[in-house]
This record gives sequence, structure tokens and C-alpha cells, in this order.
Amino acid sequence: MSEFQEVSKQSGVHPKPAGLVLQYGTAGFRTNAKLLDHIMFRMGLLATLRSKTTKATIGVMVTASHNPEEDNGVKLVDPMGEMVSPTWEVYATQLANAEQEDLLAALKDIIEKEAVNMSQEAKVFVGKDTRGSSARLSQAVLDGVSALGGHSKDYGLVTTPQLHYMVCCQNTQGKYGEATVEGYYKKLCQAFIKLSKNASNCTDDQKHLSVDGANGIGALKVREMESHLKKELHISLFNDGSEGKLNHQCGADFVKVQQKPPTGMEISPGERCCSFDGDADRIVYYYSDSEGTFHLLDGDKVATLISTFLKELLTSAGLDLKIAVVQTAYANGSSTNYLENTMKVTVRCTKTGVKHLHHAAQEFDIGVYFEANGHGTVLFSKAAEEKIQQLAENSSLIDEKKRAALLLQNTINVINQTVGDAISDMLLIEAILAIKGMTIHQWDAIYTDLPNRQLKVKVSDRRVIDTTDAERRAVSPAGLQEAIDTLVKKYRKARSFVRPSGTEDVVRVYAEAETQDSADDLAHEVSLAVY
Ligand code: NG1
Ligand code: ZN
Repeated sequence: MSEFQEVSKQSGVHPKPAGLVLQYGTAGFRTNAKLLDHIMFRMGLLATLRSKTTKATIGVMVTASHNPEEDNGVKLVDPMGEMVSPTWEVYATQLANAEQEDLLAALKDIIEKEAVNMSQEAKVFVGKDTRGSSARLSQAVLDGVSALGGHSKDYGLVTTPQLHYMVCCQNTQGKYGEATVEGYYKKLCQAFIKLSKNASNCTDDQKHLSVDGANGIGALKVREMESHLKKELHISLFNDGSEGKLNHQCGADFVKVQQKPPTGMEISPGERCCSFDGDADRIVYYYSDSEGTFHLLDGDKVATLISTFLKELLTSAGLDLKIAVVQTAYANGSSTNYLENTMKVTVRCTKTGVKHLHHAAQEFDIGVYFEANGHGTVLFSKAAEEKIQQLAENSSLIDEKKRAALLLQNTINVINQTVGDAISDMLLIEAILAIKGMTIHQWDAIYTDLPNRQLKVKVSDRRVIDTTDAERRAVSPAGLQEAIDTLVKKYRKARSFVRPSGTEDVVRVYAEAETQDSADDLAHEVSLAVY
């Protein structure tokens, strides 16, 4: 078939190392950048097929997020800006692992299974992070698209959430916004400025924020956005990529896992700081108190702040909309307790991985989802958005209701509903703190985290561990869960679970307990039970 001539030719330029097997995991393909050239080319092919079947624009993002600089990765973005569907994740793995001589057969197999109309036009948006390997690898994606006759638009350096946003804008004919980076800044910043106008007596301190850009794309984009903020937010940018190495001793993952500030950042007591990860889809906040003690405000604290704010606005607006918070097993027990018992909000727990949280959040009028590591956003159902809009446009309303409805409307506009977005989350958090006149210390004091510890354990085959109940209980190997239960009983307010990582060749162990020593001991004991 002549339509595949170009694929054959180009695949020779992007050959697969024989025998190499990679898996499309929780975050797409992710490994050392040297092993990824053929993967990128093939994902260009796959995205083109996906575009033909959905008759919509598909996204391909080249990034390895918080992984070290030497790694890279690739992720496909479906038409509404969401993660690609599970069936296509399987195709991605099949196509990636087909040996060089079997590539056309693997491609034709997908075309047949999905009854792809090959004469349908295809459009693929491509973005990349700042890694040294990203330019070469994103070119391989573009080669894949053109080998199948698809059209592509190269957005160049963008954050992961910006690419998701572009795909959604494009496929909703501009209803979600304009599919340009400039359009993204305009929409988010205008909403942020309108929200900020509701803050009374805002001091310069309140308007100041220190941002750790992880020496990555987020830093570049914050710089680009600054002029749109019209001085409503003063950002001091650290780890902006001018000197340090990407994600090295900095960034959201480092700060969350190490529970300490990034290097390269000066922190005065009480000062509000935040860190992005390497592709700017995660954010965590922190500060150091007058004694120099470091305090981390992770995804759970963010979810609590946002859901409290939204719930108060719904009450003021007199809107009866169902709001829920979606978490994973890694959510601190104190946050779940506070949300359920004090805030009286519905809490759902899902498996790790954004797609599971996103999916669960879609079941509510308003679904706030955050992983403890700082990845998250808020989803509003179409019906909820319409109700809020009607109320905001209703001129006969009394002041308080009208104000709440307008705040809700601008909150919707500042949020990137396609995926967790450090820039968008940052603007929303900053607006909420300003409106509430709240310091970071006051935000932190809403509830006290239970001390916790995360460990990684190397085992010969992590897949022997199988879990249930949103990964909170192990069903295999036999006896493991019983051993964990026995250990947990030794400590007060304790909880622990183990699960195989979806992105690294390790088993993750999580433990929390009344004291840090207990959490550390429990995590250690459980990790011994895993061997
Ligand atoms: P794994 O490696 O499956 O634990 C990690 C994070 C996830 C998610 C993915 C994708 C933790 C404990 N796990 O997954 O939350 O963000 O990476 O990046 O933080
Ligand atoms: Zn990331």
C-alpha cells in the first residue's frame, strides 16, 4: 500500500533498538531520552490515527515532568484535553514495542481494529519542555505525523497544561478560549485580576509570592505571563533555568518528598513560597516560621482551601450544587478527616494517577481533585456552569448573591479544567488568600497534617503486589496485608499501605502516625515486610 511508503522510509530514520520493551504507564512513556526516538516517531503516527478516528485535534506532549534532565517522555492528549483513553494506551504500548520489521503490521492492526478512515484529515498539536533532548524528540513526533499525511502545529516550548488547554480550545471552536499561549494568559490573568479586585486592604506583602520554577518550562512561562498580571501579583522567581539543572534539588517533587525548601531560594520567615515541577502541572506551597521550621502545604491543603472557598460561595449565592473532593490513598488522614467531618464535604478516594481522579471528579457538579503531590484542578459540570452564569447575569439579585455568583464565574475562568496546572492553581490560590485576607500560616492552621513518611523499595518484580480498595489494601502476595495490619496496630493514629509505582521500578511505601518517629518506624517496618 503506497500510503505507508513514507512510514516505512521515515521509520528507518527513527529505528527501534531490537528487544527494547517499554510500557505506556500512568504518565505515558518515560525513560532515558536516548531510548525514545522511535517511541516519539510512533506516537506521532498513533496521534494521527487517533485524530482521524475522533475527527478532532490530538495533542502530543514531550516531557518527563519531575524526572531528571537525562530522561524524557511522551503523553497523548485526547480531544477535550483529557488523558488518552485506556484502549489507546494499549495501542501505544503495542506500537512502541513492535520490532522494526513488524511496525507496518502493528499499525495496520490498529487501523483495522478502530476502522480508521485513512482519508479523514488529521491534526496534531505538539509541545515540549526545556530538556536538552526535547527539540530532537519533538521533531521525531512531527515526522511521525507527516509520515501519515497528518497536519501538525508545533507549539514549541509550553507547559503540559498549556498544551492540554490548546487542544481543548481547538476542539470546542474557541468556546473554552483561544488556542494560543497569549490567549491562555489573557483568559487566566483577566479572571485573576477580577477576583483580586474583591480583596480589601491588600498589602504589598499579601501580593508578593516567591516561585521556584524547578529550572524548567514553568519559570519561562511565569516570566512570559508577568505583564498580564498588571502588578496584582509580584513574583520573585528562583530556579529560573539560567544556572541550575532541571529538577535538581528543586521543584515540587523534591520539596514534597524531601519536606525541605529547594536550593537556590531565599526564604524569610512567614513568606509565601511555591514550587512548580518540571512541566508545571504540579504545585506545592511552603513557608518557614519564626523559629526557622519548614512547613509544607501540599495538594491536600490546596484542595481544602479551594473547596472551602467554593462551598462558602455556593452558600452565599444560594446555589444547591453538589461539591466533592477527590483524593488518593496518599492524602493525609487529617485532610480527609477535616473535609468529611468539619467541612461536611463528600470525599472520594481513587487509585493513583490523574486520569482516575479526573474521572471521579466528573461525577459531581463541582469536583475538586488533587493528588497530595500537588497535581490537581477543579471540574465544573456543564449544568453547574450554566446555573452560575445565569445567576451572575441576573440583575435583580441582592448584592451578596450577585457578588458570590460573579466570584464563582471568575473562579471558573481562572481554572484550567483540562488538567492540573501549576500556573492556574497558583493564580487561584493567590486570589483566594487575598480575598480571605489569609496568611500562609493561617491557611496552614486549618488542620494539622499527621506526620508521614514515603519510602521506595527495590524488589525483583514489583508486579507481584496487587492492590484493592483504591490501592489501600494489598491482595497479593499472600500474608502481606496481614503483616501490615499487625504493624499498624502498634502505633497510634497510624495507617500504611504499599503499591507498585506506575512510573518507576519500585514499590512505594506510605505510612502516617501520631508522631514523626512512629511514621518513620512504621514505614521502615512495612518496607521490610515487602521484601
Ligand atoms: P507512581 O510512580 O505510580 O507512584 C507518580 C505519583 C503519582 C502521579 C504519577 C505521574 C506519587 C506517590 N505518585 O506515580 O501521584 O503524579 O507519578 O506523574 O506521588
Ligand atoms: Zn509534571
